[in-house]
Amino acid sequence: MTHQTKLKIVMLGVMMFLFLEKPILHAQTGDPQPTVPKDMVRIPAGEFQMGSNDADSDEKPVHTVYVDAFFMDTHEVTVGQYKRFISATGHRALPDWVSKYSPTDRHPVVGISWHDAMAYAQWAGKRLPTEAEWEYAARGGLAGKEYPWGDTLTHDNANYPGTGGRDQWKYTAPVGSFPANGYGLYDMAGNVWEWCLDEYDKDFYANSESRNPVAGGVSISDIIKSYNNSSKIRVVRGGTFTPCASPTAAGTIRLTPATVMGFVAPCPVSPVFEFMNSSAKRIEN
Ligand SMILES: [Ca+2]
Ligand SMILES: [Ca+2]
Repeated sequence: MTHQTKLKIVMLGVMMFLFLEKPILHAQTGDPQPTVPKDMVRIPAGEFQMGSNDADSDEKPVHTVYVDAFFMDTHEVTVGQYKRFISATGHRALPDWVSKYSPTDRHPVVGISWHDAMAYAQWAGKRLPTEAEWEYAARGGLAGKEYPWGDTLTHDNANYPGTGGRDQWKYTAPVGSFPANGYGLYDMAGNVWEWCLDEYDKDFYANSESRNPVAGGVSISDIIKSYNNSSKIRVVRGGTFTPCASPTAAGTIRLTPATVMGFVAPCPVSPVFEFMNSSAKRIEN
């Protein structure tokens, strides 16, 4: 065998090793890396500090929570997406006043109850995020920050009460009008409130499971199975454009699941209060 032939064989071996190495290592991780659905991002599994010690009593103590990887919609469900759901299923129409606050198909849908949000998510082959998943996603990989981008709230970062900078909106802004957070998610702070899957439990933060916690002592599948009959209070996250709505990463309010409009004391000035869902889909391992 000539020196040149030997060299060719060695080079072929090296190339085959490089070709094979990646799939072998990939398989060893046990992570199938499923295809990310359109308009969603993969939120990696991990641990974070949930809650805030400066917040209301039901948002503390700060505690360590681990969540599995999951997919999350990059933006709030739009009026256009929700209208497609209505025409496909015959689900009840949106209230007339929705068009005042969200005038185009690119604006986030508002005026939907938790029951509506659950029905939409099921139709879309998704589900609402748990409160823990929502907060983990909203923090965008940052630790101990007040907002998804850091500690200072400005109108260049989010649509919240008032206008200024990038925020020209008195009501809702078209989705994705502000920079995304570290996970590529838009409007996790402000624009419209977002329903979470689990029940409200005032002692949840003190007694939470450390892995994939779900408030209310029931499983995710049980909540989905019987959601139509549920009248349990639900968690709502992220703040909105109406007064008295600070869009912090840890801030929580609670509402009855049929709510589509309301007031939260001490904010009698809120003319209207809107919600929608951030639909997420857990990766099935
Ligand atoms: Ca605004
Ligand atoms: Ca939002």
